[in-house]
Amino acid sequence: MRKNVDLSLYLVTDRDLSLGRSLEEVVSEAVAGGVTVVQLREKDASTGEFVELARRMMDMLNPLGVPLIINDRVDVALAVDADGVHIGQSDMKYEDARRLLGPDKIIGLSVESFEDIEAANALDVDYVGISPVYGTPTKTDTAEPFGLEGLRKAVAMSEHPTVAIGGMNAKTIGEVIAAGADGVAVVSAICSAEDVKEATTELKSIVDANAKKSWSSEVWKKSLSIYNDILELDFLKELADGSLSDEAFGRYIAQDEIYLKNYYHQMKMLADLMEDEQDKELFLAFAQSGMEGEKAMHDMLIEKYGIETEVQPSKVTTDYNTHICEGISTGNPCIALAAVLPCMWIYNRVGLHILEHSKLEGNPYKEWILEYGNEEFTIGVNQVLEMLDNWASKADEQTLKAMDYYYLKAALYEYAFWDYGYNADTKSYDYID
Ligand code: TZP
Ligand code: MG
Repeated sequence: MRKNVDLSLYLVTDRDLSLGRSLEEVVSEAVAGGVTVVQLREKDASTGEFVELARRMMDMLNPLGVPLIINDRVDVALAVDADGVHIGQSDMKYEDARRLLGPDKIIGLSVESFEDIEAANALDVDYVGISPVYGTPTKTDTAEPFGLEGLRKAVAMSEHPTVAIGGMNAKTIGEVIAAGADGVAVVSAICSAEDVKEATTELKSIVDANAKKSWSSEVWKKSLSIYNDILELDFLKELADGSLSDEAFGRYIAQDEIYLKNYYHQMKMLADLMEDEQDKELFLAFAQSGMEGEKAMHDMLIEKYGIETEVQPSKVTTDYNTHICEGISTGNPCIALAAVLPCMWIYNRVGLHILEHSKLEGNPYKEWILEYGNEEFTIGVNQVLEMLDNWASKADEQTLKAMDYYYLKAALYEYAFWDYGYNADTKSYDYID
């Protein structure tokens, strides 16, 4: 799984523009300067040369954790097990590339118009390249440049992460990132720099300085390894392919029933901490519709599987509940919401992940997946995130630290909660402490 890729400073190689230096030299200096992704773009190499070069790049980049994307050539990417491909509007169709590469590889697509962006929204591409933002001598056969205003609109329209390409250099990238692009793709400003490492370091510092840092995007990065471990849990893998046993599912639902009984009460206590009436209303409406949806889904599945719900709370359930209550009893709405956030946010992202990667047809747990991966729930979770980011932007250091603590610990409880469904009391869950 290599999906949560940092697109912020994306190098696209060009041997002709590399001032006679080897590609290895340019790429290794660029990575030392802070490039986060490398795309190998070879327009004139033979297939044999391309594969050899790609293999050498993989040998260099893979140990450094920097993804290698191959321009155009799915066959070359497959031959060297690269991290992904980047395709343009007239290259192989996205669906064919995805079928050949499988669900876990990164696929980026160039979009050259607003129509292209709309069409890309219907595909599960991993990012789109907004091409070109400015005219550039590096590639002259491009579509009409988007310009900064066009980029702003493109970013707002796109449901996928966006990378701006064309004329990206130390003068332009600050406002491009500030306009909302997730990253900039650079050719000449890196490949043709006298000192590649120094030029890259400068670009990276401009990107970082202009990136909007929200509390949620930062904490998500901090919890990424927990999230990735959650996706690897047997419980969720088997739920996604429908092979999970009734017994494990029933055990999980019975505990979730206990959790849910406390949930709405806790949401109301949390809402009482909110000062702004509009925030309070939005949150209560979201909590209520979430709870009703979950309750209906639970009732239906409890009946369908004859699940026994008169059970004792597990230690994980009790401790998780205590953790949330502690967060609420700080009296600080930022901290309280950070503690309950994983049970919405992680559920939603897990639901979306399963929806994207698995077939629902014939899956006995379809209702569960649809409950958390549906659009209404996604919009609600995003509104809550926006609200919390807004509060967090005014919070003091101590509060921010506590928010991280309560969020990350609750994220671990989410892991343990599913783990318990699968393994019950055969395991120890003290990895949380
Ligand atoms: N696709 C659209 S513009 C471009 C590509 C490959 C070249 C960008 O080069 P530079 O030198 O970063 O402007
Ligand atoms: Mg192409």
